[in-house]
Amino acid sequence: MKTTIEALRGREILNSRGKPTVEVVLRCSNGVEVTASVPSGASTGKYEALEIYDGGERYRGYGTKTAAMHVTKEIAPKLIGLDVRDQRRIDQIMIDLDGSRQKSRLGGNAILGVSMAAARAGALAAEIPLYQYLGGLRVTRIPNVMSTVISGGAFSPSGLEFEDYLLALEGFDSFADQVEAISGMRWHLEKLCKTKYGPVAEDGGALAPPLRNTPEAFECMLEAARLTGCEDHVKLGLDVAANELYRQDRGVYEMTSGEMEPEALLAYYQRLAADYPLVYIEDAFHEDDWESFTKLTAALPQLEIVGDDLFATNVERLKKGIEQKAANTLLFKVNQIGTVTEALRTAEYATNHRFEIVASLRSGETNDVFQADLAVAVGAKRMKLGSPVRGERNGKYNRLMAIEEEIRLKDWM
Ligand code: 2PG
Ligand code: MG
Repeated sequence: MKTTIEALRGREILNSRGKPTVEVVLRCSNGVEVTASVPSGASTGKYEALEIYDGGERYRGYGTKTAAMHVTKEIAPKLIGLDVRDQRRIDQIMIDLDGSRQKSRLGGNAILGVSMAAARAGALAAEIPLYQYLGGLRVTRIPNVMSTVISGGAFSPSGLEFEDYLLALEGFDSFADQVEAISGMRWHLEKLCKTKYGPVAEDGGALAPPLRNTPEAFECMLEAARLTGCEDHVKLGLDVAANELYRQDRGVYEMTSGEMEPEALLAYYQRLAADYPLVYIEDAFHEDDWESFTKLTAALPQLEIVGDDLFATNVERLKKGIEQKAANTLLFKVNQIGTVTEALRTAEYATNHRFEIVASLRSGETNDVFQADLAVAVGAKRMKLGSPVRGERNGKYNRLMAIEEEIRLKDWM
């Protein structure tokens, strides 16, 4: 039986950074109502779908009433009466209605909210879990935990140049065991930092202690792993977020130790990979430096060389990256591209070209756990979840544990 969209509206809510975002409410013809809310990045790349903000006085210009109104006034009239399971058509109608290259007219934040709400309603109409609705019956892989435990870069007072210092968990029997381990490591790390440095700043649950350099951060992280007893199952990752370090006028990266040319930065990554169990480097160079990415991928083929701002979850940019061998892993963020259909297409292209996928939350999150289901749907190898000490992050950890339990119970029955 058809389940159609009967009513659709947007509203302004707050995200985990205390900044407004869009929540969409969708009511189906069978009376079922769903909501979806939109994540938002802070260190965004220039190729992402654009969010619309109101400007003016409210919320320092970051109100989302305009974007919410676009849902209610412009998008809703075009979608009411459509089957909620017609995801591709729903997304295409919004893309056409927007008409811009980067969803700047209606707002990526308006369009994505509707797209997510439609998917959630579609799964309910199909009476299957969201991860299965989006990924099909084959999906069984729960991503490994990848957690930002130390924060550096633009949004942190730590003095570290890179944005995220990540623990990458591997070889555990279950996702639930990984949650236990990461919780222990985060706890030990905080204790270590407080003993060494006194009160420690945080960003979104990641610690921002006054460390001098990346090796010092890695030593602290490995010590926390040893204290938790899981050093054999823990590797290290970096999100360089190199856009933030790049000085275009001089063509150099501004590091705490001084300026570095791309070649010197590459050599620095090689040293770190030789000295530490480093498995993952995200956005090692700025988003237009394809050439340096290609050199790095050739130089460190055993590592996951990951494009975040580089690919912006955009299939065209991913195609270029694959052609140029500019990485081997896609960072996957649904709001970078702005519809579920397009995100799934990019993920499928990655998988078909033997790229691994690392699904990721944004630094501005909501309580919506949609991305956990989506990560399972695309068969992500890892999920970048943030530290497990904040509600908006733990919701996703908890959802992945629930999905794991559900899949295992099905296997058992
Ligand atoms: C990133 C994310 C998380 P933001 O760059 O990968 O660290 O940051 O969501 O602010 O873009
Ligand atoms: Mg990043």
